[in-house]
Amino acid sequence: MSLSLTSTHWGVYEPEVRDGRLVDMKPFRHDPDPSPIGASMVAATVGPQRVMRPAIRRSVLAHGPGAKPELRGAEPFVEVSWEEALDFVARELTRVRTEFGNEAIYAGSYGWASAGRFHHAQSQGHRFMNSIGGFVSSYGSYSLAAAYAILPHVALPMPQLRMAQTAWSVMAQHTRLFVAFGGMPVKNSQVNSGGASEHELSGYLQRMSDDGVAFVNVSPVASDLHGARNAEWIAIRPNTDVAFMLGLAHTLISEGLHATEFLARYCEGFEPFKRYVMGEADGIAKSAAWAAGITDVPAQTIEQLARRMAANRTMINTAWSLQRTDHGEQPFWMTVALASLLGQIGLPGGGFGLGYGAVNAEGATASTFSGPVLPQGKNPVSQFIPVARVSDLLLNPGGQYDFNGRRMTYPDIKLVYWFGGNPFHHHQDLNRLIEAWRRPQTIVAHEQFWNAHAKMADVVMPATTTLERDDIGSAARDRFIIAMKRAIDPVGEARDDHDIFSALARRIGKAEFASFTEGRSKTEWLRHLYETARVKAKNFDIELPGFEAFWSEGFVEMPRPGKATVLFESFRADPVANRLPTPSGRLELFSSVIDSFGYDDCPGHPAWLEPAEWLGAPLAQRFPLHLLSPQPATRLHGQFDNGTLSLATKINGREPVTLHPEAARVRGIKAGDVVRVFNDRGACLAGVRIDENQRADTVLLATGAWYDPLVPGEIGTLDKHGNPNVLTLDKGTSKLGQGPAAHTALVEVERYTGELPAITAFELPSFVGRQSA
Ligand SMILES: Nc1nc2c(c(=O)[nH]1)N[C@H]1C(S)=C(S)[C@@H](COP(=O)(O)OP(=O)(O)OC[C@H]3O[C@@H](n4cnc5c(=O)[nH]c(N)nc54)[C@H](O)[C@@H]3O)O[C@H]1N2
Ligand SMILES: Nc1nc2c(c(=O)[nH]1)N[C@H]1C(S)=C(S)[C@@H](COP(=O)(O)OP(=O)(O)OC[C@H]3O[C@@H](n4cnc5c(=O)[nH]c(N)nc54)[C@H](O)[C@@H]3O)O[C@H]1N2
Ligand SMILES: [Mo]
Repeated sequence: MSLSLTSTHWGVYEPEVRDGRLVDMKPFRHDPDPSPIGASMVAATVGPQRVMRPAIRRSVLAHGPGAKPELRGAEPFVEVSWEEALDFVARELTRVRTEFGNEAIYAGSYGWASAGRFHHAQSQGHRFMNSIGGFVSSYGSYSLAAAYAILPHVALPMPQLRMAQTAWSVMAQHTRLFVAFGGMPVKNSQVNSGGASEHELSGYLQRMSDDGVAFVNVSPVASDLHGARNAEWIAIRPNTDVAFMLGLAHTLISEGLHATEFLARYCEGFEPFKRYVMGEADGIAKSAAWAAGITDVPAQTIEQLARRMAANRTMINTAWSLQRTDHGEQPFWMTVALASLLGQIGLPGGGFGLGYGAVNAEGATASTFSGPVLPQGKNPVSQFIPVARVSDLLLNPGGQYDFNGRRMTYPDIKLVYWFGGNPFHHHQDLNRLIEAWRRPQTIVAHEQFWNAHAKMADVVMPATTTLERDDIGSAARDRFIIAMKRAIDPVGEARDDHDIFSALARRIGKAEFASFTEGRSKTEWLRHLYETARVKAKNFDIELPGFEAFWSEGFVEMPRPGKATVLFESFRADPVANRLPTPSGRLELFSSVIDSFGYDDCPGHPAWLEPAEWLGAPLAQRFPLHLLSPQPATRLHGQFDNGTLSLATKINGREPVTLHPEAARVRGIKAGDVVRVFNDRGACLAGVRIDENQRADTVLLATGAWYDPLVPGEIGTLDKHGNPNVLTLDKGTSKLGQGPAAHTALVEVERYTGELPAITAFELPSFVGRQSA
């Protein structure tokens, strides 16, 4: 029977449409554990926050590009016709390219966009930019920037490692002890970039709990591992995991429990690393007692855990969140070192994983075949920034900085073009970002909703959602390729990003248009991408039906690979024939390459380095609570914060902030109160939840509440709604990775006694007619 499906980053659904109206999103019948975020899309997709027509900021329309940039976010918009908006943007792109060159355009445009592979906004936008001479791009991701930098030096590049992580089916059979730093929140595995058609994590955690596998959650938050039954909780002080792991390492080495043969055969640099651990280098033994002082975990607990890890088939998992902290390279490198000491790398169910639970794909049993992808062409501009250095880029044109052994210079950006991402969701220290946002002459946004990203732009182009277009859904380590069928008509005057870029390319020139479209219609593109993927599939032993059959069937189920993956299995079998792509071909516990960079914030071996902010620092006297801003259970980042599921959790209209009962009591705060969360960088309001499942010196404020400034466009104004990024620190993880350090921030909380300002995050910006522009 033919199905009309759609695919999202949180799962596959069958949209139910009556009289042209979307009424429900029914979960895909092959998904054992579907996400409720699907149903949350129904009202919001056609809701009042949609961008209905193109719009241009008032001063820009009146006085031209670059007018009053300090009024971004503050001024009304004027709605204009598509013709006028497209003419404006095409002219502006041509002007900036002619006057300053394509190096003056920043279009890294980081963000998750939507799941369909043809209408993937970044792929479309980058392809367009490449066909008009290129753009300054971004490297890495907010998810894994520090990992991208460290892992090629010491183990395996992160994208390859992700595809090679030991499968859950293997761990279910072999693992006896599972030690998870930062837990494995099932809420996060709802999601997977490109699609999550078969949600597996809950099922495996339950099954393994039933089978008596011991789970240990080393995290400031107990609920990070509530998916496993009776998980033991070690309530570590945030950002101190490396010290904890060093304490484990010290115990293993001093008790002779380390795997000397494994270290000799498979690892480079054990000796210098050992000298550091044992204190021979700096006079400080990194013993469990030493670690206890930093981590606030008793030395005995650390020592006992080390012995258990050596005595059992042990899997160590380190959450991606740990590398989204200051010096975030260290926890991942230290994980490699710790697992090397245990010597179980390459054995089924032993060794380490990075980010089980972060997204559905990690450890999934499906094939690594990724399905169709839109080719982006080649970028003639070579300049790029590490993705999270965007405020630095705009604030310091010509400024120099270090990145992974290179000395880099920030280009001078005149035009920022963003599609499929929301910097006012994802970037740290939003007040600093607002300042940075005043620098470029022009800011263009493609958006579906009037969120802060749209409100802060000069020109807003309304984009369709997944439900308004035909597409193909697929992702590596996902089980189904989905024929995504258009379910409803475009809302308002929204257009597909592809159509917007085509129209711009046509205005810019014949060659540009030809290069962007290759003469194909959208339908022809879908067929072309699918047929190209079909050829590639053969390399993965996957036989795909022809496009017609696929489209009329509605999906293709892909076979599971014959053999489930064990990370580094072949390396273990023969480390010479299957050498790793590191300089030594082995796992590096000491890296002479990194050492040669001479970075004070990333030495030649994994090390405990004090984060810029943490509870052990003097700053904790003024700001005694560590802010954790995890991923939200009820939405994807800022996407569908206006959905029913997310809205239902708000307290007094604000994003819930979770406090420990003790932290609440000493501050005279109770559940349901509105509090002000603040530090020297900013402040926001949030609604209080009380939960004893976290350390008393932490607060949890999930990401994704739409930024809602009391005085729009003003630097330092109160956020009325609870976006943690007004509080977070905008600092690179280190000179090596320059990743975001979102989980490194101290705050204080107080009961808010003033009159509650109304939430305006979900209201439209103000519009004026052309006359008043
Ligand atoms: N404090 C803190 N901040 C964080 C993190 C954290 O842990 N703590 N985590 C970070 C991480 S890991 C990530 S990945 C980032 C995520 O940051 P983003 O990926 O930027 O967040 P999203 O809200 O998913 O933004 C996607 C935007 O694209 C729009 N969009 C969706 N589909 C389309 C489309 O087809 N066309 C167009 N034109 N637009 C579309 C949506 O409306 C939405 O505004 O956040 C980071 N920020
Ligand atoms: N529902 C939903 N799922 C998502 C997303 C979403 O927006 N919504 N976003 C997706 C994306 S883009 C990504 S990158 C992944 C991210 O996946 P993760 O990086 O794993 O996610 P986080 O929620 O940031 O962090 C997980 C937990 O780590 C703990 N933690 C934070 N700092 C520390 C620390 O210093 N030490 C220890 N031991 N623990 C710490 C926190 O308690 C937090 O709950 O999630 C993905 N999954
Ligand atoms: Mo992410």
